[in-house]
Amino acid sequence: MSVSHLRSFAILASLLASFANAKAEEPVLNVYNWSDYVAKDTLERFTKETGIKVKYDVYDSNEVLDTKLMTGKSGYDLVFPSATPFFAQQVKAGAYLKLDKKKLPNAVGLDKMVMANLTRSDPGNEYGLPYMMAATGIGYNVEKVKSLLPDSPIGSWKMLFQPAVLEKLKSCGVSLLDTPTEVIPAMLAYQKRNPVSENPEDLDAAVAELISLRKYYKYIHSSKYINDLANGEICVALGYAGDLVQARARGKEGKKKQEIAIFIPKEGAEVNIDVMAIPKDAKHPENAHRFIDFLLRPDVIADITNETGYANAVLASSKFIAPEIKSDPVIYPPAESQAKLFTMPVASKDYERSRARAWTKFRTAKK
Ligand code: SPD
Repeated sequence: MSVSHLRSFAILASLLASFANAKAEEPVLNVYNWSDYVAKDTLERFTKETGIKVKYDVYDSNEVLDTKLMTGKSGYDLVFPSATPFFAQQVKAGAYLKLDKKKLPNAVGLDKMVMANLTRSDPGNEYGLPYMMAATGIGYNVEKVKSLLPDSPIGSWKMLFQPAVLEKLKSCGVSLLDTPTEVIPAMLAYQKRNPVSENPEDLDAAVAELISLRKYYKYIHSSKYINDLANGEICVALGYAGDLVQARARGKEGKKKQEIAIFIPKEGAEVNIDVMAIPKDAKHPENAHRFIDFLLRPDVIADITNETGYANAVLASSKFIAPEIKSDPVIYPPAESQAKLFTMPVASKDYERSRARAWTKFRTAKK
């Protein structure tokens, strides 16, 4: 074979290889995200721009996502775990593919402080980029609470945990999130203990008090409260700030017109960053990179913030965010409330096991 033949052969081989690569990924993307976490037209816009069809499933708890990921065969190309403790543990367990930053040009616009914060879960920011951020707070029905308990302790965890308050509000419905990583720290903050304590005594005290209050909670669920608050089915809920903002908006728009107010408890509350990450077994990592980069576009992410009530970390999105969203202290807490927010550290395996057992005891306690 002559040199020129060899050269043509090499060119043909490389053309075929790149064609095979381009063909390797079918135009499909399997996304697993929290419910109520994109704007109405986000997926449609992406498909229109790229031709990639999005199969979109939702969950409402980190625990559910974690169980799927840990089987090693989630079937998803992109997921949105919370930075701590879940994403941090999953990174350690090798659950994700390294991101290819060359394919993510919009990542340069991310807030450096948020990126620095994420290095606690993902040293070097190799496996995940920030999607949305929020504190955990309390939403309540202004009229119903006022009529049952005019001097209710608005602004405090007492609204959810003080027996005298619950005694009054039980009849209009009180709900909790279905996760120990939110409820136990909230109870510890109410008890004036360290909310991120790993001390078994603190855990016992928190769970004993929760069990004694079990009869007051209408249900424990992590997404049902949005519509139920909006419809007047419940009157107080522990929820993620953005979800509570959505409940407030739906309450205004709904036929029954419920006025919902929200606060982040003054004793301190949990805050978290949800992250975009590609599971190791993803079949469409190229498409996942394209979707992440699309979500990091200032106009795209601003629409999501405007519709969902969650803050994002793309600095240039600010000019597209509605003024009433930007100035909402529940979505963008002012410095003095920010100082009281805390994030959950990665706990020891022993503590996690005890917390999981304690949670089951509470969930199944007699009402
Ligand atoms: N509907 C979107 C819910 C997002 C919840 N993020 C979880 C934060 C955990 N602290």
